[in-house]
Amino acid sequence: MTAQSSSRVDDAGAVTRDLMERGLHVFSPGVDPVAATALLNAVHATRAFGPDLFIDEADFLADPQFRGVNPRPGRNLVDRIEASLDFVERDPAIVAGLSELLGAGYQTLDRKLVCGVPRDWMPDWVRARTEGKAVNNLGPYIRPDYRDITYFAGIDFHQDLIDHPARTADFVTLYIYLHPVTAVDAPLFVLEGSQTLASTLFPHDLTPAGGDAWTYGDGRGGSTTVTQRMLTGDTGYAAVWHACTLHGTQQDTAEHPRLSLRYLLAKASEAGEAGIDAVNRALGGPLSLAATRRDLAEDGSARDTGNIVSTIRPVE
Ligand SMILES: O=C(O)CCC(=O)C(=O)O
Repeated sequence: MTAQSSSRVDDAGAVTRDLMERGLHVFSPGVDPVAATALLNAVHATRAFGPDLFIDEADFLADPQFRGVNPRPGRNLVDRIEASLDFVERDPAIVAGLSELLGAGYQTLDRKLVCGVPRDWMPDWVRARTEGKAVNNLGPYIRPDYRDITYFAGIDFHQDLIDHPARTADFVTLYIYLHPVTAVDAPLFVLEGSQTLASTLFPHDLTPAGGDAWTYGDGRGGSTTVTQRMLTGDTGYAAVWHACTLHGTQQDTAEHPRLSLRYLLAKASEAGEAGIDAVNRALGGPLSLAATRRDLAEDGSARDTGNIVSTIRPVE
C-alpha cells in the first residue's frame, strides 16, 4: 500500500458520513488509471463498437425480447476478463470504504460493464423506439452475442432499488469511469440528498427549483429539496451511492462510447452493525417497496412516461 492510499484508508467514517449526508461518496483519488485503461483497451478488443452492435429491425420484430437482455452468469464480459478487475476489487481505499459501509466480507450482487451509446450509432428505428422514454436500456436491440455488456441511451433519474422489488436497501453501487468523462460523455447526474426519502416509486416526482435544485416528492406526502451534481472526472474516477440515491444519465453526445464498470455490493447477512445501518436508520421512509416502478407494459417494454434528466442542460 502506498503512503497516499494509507492516508485514504485512515479516513474511517468518511464514506458513511457522505452517504448519510449526500447519498454519495466520491473516492479521491480514484482507482489506478493505468489499469483502467488496460481494461478499456481489452474491452474495445472484443468487438467493433459502432452501428454494427445493433440487430436488424426485421429480426427484432420477429421476436421482440425486452427481458433477459443484460449481462448474466455465463454471458458477462467482466467474468471473462476477471484478472483485470483487481485494480478495483483490491484497491485498498475502495476495500476499506466498502468494508466501513457494508462490513467485512461484503457481497458482490452484480458487476458488469456499462456502455453509453452515442446517438449517431443508433439506427433510425431504434431512435424512434427510444425517443422520450425514461429507461433506454438498448439490450433488446443489440446483437445477442454482445449482450454481455449493458448498453444505455440514457436513463432517467432512478434508484438502483428499481431492479430489486421487495429487497431492503442494504446495498450500494460502485461506479468507475474507464476514461475521462466530460459533459458530452453521458456523465452520471446524481441528486444529492435524495436518499433521505428512502424508497420511492419510479418515475419520480421531481420539479425544477432553480439552479441545480429540485423539489423531490415521495408520493406519501413528504418532500425535500435535492441538489443536482454532474459526475465528470478522469480515468479511474470512482463513486459509490446508496440504493435510494436518485441518479441518471443523458444520451452520449460524443463520438465515442462511455464505458464504465458498475458494481452492486451488499452487506453480508452475517455482518454485524455497519455504516449502511446508520445510514438507513436516518432515512425518512420505507427501505423497500413491493413494486418499484410503474412504467412497464406487460411485455416488459417501457411505456412513454417522459424523461426528466434529459431536460438538464449540462454546463461544466
Ligand atoms: O451508465 C449509465 O448510462 C446509467 C447507469 C445507471 O444509472 C445504472 O446502471 O443504474
